[in-house]
Amino acid sequence: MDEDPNRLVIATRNAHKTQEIREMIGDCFEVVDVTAFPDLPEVEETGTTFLENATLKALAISRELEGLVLSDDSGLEVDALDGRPGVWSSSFGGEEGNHAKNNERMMREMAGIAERSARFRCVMVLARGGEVLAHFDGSVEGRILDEPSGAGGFGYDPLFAPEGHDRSFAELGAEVKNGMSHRGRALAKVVAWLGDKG
Ligand code: ITT
Repeated sequence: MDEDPNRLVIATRNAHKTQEIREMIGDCFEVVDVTAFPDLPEVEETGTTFLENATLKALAISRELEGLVLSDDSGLEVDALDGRPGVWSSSFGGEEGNHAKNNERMMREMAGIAERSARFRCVMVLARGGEVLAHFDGSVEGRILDEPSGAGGFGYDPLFAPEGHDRSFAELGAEVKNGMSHRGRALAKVVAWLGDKG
């Protein structure tokens, strides 16, 4: 496949991540994700840190496809749960990618706990041709709400109120979320790095 300099492949099967990244930088790049390439292998996330897993995803996909590949490994760290679920955020409720079950478990574990501070973290790895070019991170502090509210976003968004707000990311909407989220902050660093490289 010929390299398209305007194409950025996101090494994810999570359509919500792709959509947020597209909303944030879709005017600079044609943003596609791995679901556009059905023959690509599944990447096993065997790492124990966001950086390890983001690196695994970026390298595996950039070995298979021409051009720039960007991965995103992210999750929610809750202080009262000693940083869990962290890198295991997507399977916290027992079933990979089941956001309803993840939120149910979060509410169960946090029931009656007064200390509700938490943060979303995101690590992005940019790779090309099986080599890491650079990595970037972003985080946003906030707290876990008692009850989920709002219909926007994905994952734990209905249970997470970012600092400075009483409402959840799911209620605040895409523009507010993207402007302050872990993913938005990591992606701003990616864009600055790419800008520096011309
Ligand atoms: P890929 O590995 O294919 O990218 P994934 O969803 O499995 O997709 P991760 O392993 O990075 O990705 O897990 C991320 C999980 O962290 C995600 O499924 C949510 O549970 C949570 N999460 C990450 N960013 C989030 C956000 O912006 N809002 C809500 N939850 C988020």
